[in-house]
Amino acid sequence: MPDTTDLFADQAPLAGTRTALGPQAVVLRGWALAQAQALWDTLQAVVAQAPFRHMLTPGGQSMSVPLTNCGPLGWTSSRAGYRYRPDDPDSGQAWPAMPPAFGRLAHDAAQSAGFDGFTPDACLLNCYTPGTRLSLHQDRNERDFGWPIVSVSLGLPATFLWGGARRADPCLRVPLFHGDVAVWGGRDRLRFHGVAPIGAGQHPLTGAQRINLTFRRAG
Ligand code: MD3
Ligand code: FE
Repeated sequence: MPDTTDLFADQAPLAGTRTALGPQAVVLRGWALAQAQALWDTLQAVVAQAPFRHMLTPGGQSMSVPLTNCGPLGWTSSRAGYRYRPDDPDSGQAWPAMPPAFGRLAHDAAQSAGFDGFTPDACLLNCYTPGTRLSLHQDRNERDFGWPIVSVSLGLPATFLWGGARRADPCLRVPLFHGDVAVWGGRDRLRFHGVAPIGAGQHPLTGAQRINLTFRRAG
């Protein structure tokens, strides 16, 4: 049994601090901690309606990280490419509504990072288990890159890879912990980024999982 205690030992002192990653990218440490249990409970209702699933890449590979969505638009991947759609392709139904507490959290975090009036219309939920990763990419399927992206980390910690404007640019490795909220906008919005393979562990709230919520204005 790996001892996961030390994984969290460095986390508590960070809560309430900010880690600046760039001129317009910041991690608000522990911003969602007080709401984590409520977010988790709400998330169960979303997942009951629209379960996590492995989507296909345009190249036909199964993505290692299963995902789902809530809100008016959901990010999808298939042989036909990446796109936001109003309906869940598995069920044919609309994605679950954006829970008000989700939208409020994203709006308030964006405001605290200097982005006023952010009202997300898409929330993508990624479910990582130990060994899974997200390879380096840019987010460019949204209509207006002027809006920031807000991300909320729940559960197991991750090493976020923060690159530059070109794929070959070196990456900074940034630890992300349970309850951290990150905001990325402006000139940092199109940076390459990814998530290194998640380490083994157990989290008291999520078990052997890291759930990441990303909020976007996609349409
Ligand atoms: C930096 N998800 O879903 S969220 C994604 O932890 C994605 O699940 C990661 O990248 C995750 O597309 C990272 C943080 C994030 C999201 C979008 C960004 C960082 C970003 C866009 C530009 C720069
Ligand atoms: Fe991304």
